[in-house]
Amino acid sequence: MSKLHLILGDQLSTSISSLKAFDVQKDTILMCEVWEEATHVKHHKKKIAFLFSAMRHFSETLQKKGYKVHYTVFNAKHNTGSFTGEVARHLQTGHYEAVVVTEPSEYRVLKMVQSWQSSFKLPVHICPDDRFLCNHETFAHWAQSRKQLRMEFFYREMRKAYGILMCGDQPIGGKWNFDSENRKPPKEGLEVPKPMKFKSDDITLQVIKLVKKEFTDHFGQVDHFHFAVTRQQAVKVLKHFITHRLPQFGDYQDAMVADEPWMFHAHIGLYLNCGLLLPLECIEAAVEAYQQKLAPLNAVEGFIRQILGWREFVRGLYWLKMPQYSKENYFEAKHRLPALYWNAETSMNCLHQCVQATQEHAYAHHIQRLMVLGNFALLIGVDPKEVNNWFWVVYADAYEWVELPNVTGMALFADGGLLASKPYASSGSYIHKMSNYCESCHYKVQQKQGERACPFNYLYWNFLASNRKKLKNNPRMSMMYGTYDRMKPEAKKQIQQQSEHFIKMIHQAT
Ligand code: DLZ
Ligand code: SF4
Repeated sequence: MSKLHLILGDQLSTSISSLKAFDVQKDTILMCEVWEEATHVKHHKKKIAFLFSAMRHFSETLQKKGYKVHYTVFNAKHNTGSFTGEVARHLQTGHYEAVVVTEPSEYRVLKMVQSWQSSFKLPVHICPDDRFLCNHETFAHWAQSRKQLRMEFFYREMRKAYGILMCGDQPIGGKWNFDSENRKPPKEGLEVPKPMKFKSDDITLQVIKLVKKEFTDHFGQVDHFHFAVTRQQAVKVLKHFITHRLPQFGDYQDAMVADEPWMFHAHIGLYLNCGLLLPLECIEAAVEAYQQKLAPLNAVEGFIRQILGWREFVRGLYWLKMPQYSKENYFEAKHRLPALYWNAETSMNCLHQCVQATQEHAYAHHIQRLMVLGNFALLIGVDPKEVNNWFWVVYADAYEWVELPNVTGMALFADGGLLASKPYASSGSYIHKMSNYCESCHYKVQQKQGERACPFNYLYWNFLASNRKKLKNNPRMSMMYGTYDRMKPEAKKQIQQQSEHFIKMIHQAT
């Protein structure tokens, strides 16, 4: 009797836990491209091409190791279109004693897998996903008895537990966090290294053709595909980042430059989240660069915090709070997502730039996502479900476990402050300080009111005024409410009227 080992699209690691007890003589691996996963949310074309190509290459890697792999391509004649259907179909083709799978990263899929034991009438072994550095029990134990969950404190525990950037029990450099050094605006003539690009091989070309044919109504462009699709290529991207970008990553972490989507960021989220790279190897590569004096501490610590701190923290929070977390809507926001998020058609240059980069690359960096795209959706009161759906669809690195806490908790404050200590709402001045977007915008960032005033300016105050009941007791908001209260009644009225008019117009265009 043999076992059927199912490997999902974000489990492309040869060290995956479901393969630990794999018997090369008897067992079979199943991988499948299925309609249900590609359309549960209608993923970006480039994301589907990336994942299908990475899956096909991973299947080749396993076969080269001598493993028996059943791989269902998307347009195979008998493809049933779902994980459940494909497992059922393959169980009929052999004498299997059990199904083995590493715990799916998404709540919906975990529930699906958990139902198989009774529907297929055979044992289904769900192995913990030990690629993550904090398991569910450890996170739940840490979170227990805390009213608010703050990444910073969790991160310190993780630094200690893994001995990363530590000197005894103290952080190297005397501080846990060097973010105050990581807020440089882009300077004139800043030279950004070119990203690593890979030529598409036959597998990728075939997949691109498939995506163009089958997913015509999905968002984004698949042309100019250059992502890594194998582990070897992903490792090259990591090394390229460590050598060429990490030294300035910290300084310009929050900076945004028109027509420069990549900046000094790593662009490894998509590889980490599908398993081509592992978190600890990325952390260790950065530590080594610090030890070799190739990158400064502010950059190395900032990068490591994203992986050892933030990534593990949002994953822990997701599993702690699902399924309720997907329903959170603290501000009772009800609006639809404006069409500009899909077509980039807007005179607001910051939004135009960020959506356009997203269409083209299935990528935008953290500050573009948070302080432009998320901030705007927060200020105009878009329903968190719509915003979550968009972020999940459009980014190649997005899976629900990572997208939902980042959007609901961080960008929209829709969990009422479980994850963030205050809403990341801001006027145009932040975007102006950290980018060059405003220079070529139709709107005037210095103008507070009037036809050409930057919409972020009045929408910000309007957001504070409309949500006063829910925010007034937040100590981190009191200074802003103090400023608002000192405004003249006519100014307040104008803010309200112009905001209501703007919100009405933008939703009419949807
Ligand atoms: C995101 C995605 C897409 C677009 N397509 C597939 C697929 O065809 N087959 C597959 O195994 N995985 C795919 N994925 C990733 C899955 O949605 C992801 O592995 C699960 O949601 C994890 O629970
Ligand atoms: Fe964005 Fe306002 Fe600047 Fe225009 S002026 S780019 S809308 S922040």
